[in-house]
Amino acid sequence: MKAKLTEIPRGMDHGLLGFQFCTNLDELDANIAILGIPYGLPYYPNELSNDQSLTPNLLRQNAQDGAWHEPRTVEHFDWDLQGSLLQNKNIKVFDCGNVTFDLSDPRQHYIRAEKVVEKIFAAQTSLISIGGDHGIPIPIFRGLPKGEKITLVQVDAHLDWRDEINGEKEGYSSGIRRASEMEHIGEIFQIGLRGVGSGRHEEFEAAKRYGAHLISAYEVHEVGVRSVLERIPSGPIYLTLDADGLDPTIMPAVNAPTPGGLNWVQIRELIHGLTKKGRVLGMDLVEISPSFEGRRITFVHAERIICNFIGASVRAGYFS
Ligand SMILES: [Mn+2]
Repeated sequence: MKAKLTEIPRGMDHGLLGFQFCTNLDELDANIAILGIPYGLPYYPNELSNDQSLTPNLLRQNAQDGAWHEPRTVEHFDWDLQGSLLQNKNIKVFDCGNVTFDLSDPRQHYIRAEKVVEKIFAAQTSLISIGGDHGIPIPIFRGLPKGEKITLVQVDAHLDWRDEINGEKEGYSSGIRRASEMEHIGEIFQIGLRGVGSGRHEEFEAAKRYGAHLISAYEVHEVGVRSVLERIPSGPIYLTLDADGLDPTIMPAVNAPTPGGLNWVQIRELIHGLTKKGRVLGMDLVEISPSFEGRRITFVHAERIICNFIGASVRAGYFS
């Protein structure tokens, strides 16, 4: 029997923002697909299911205006977008549920995620993935279309260029290193870097050797997002967003809160600017650790990020 690739979270009857679930991926007819990928590959046994693994379901339940009965987020006038989320167009958005897990083989989670993502991109559907830690974009990177080179834009406090930790090469500190080895990945922009963490000198040198554009948070504050956007080539783009790239005052629920991150106005401008630059094939939002959440501040910003990505994609004419 073929294992099911995704499943609807137990007890939920609507997906993120009230959109319908669809786990029949071969019949998925969507402009935008939402996907939960809860499990990274751990560095220690107790990390197999971590705090971040809880986020796909908790975000569905706690996004601003969880909107199970009155979908205001979708239907009301949205000031971030100057209109309604989907501009009253016939844009099909589905929540594909969460990628399934196989306890006898934890790597199956990535393998299944890659299969799901391939199906979604093959249908020209935009993908919004919710992690999970920063390992989960690795199967997404693998599943990206293999045509024109894709510009990778990462927002993160950390480099994520570790080759391996405890023998694991696909964990949360290695995502950008793994991407750099993929034929279909072109230029890499790393935005919001600051503090310490996954980057030792070795990783910094490896990133420089590749030619990655390393843009610290302080540079963003100094020159502005517009000037950063000017450096990014047009063409296909993929956006990976680590919650700790943003300032901990707006996304406090992260394992490594680091002062000086991107603020709300900057991330909004970046998302809208990228969608105008080229086709942003998809985005992921990772590393939200709900146990550090208070008053839903992180979830509210997460929802706004996703809505701005959806609204900006619609307004960039991706689906018309
Ligand atoms: Mn990261």
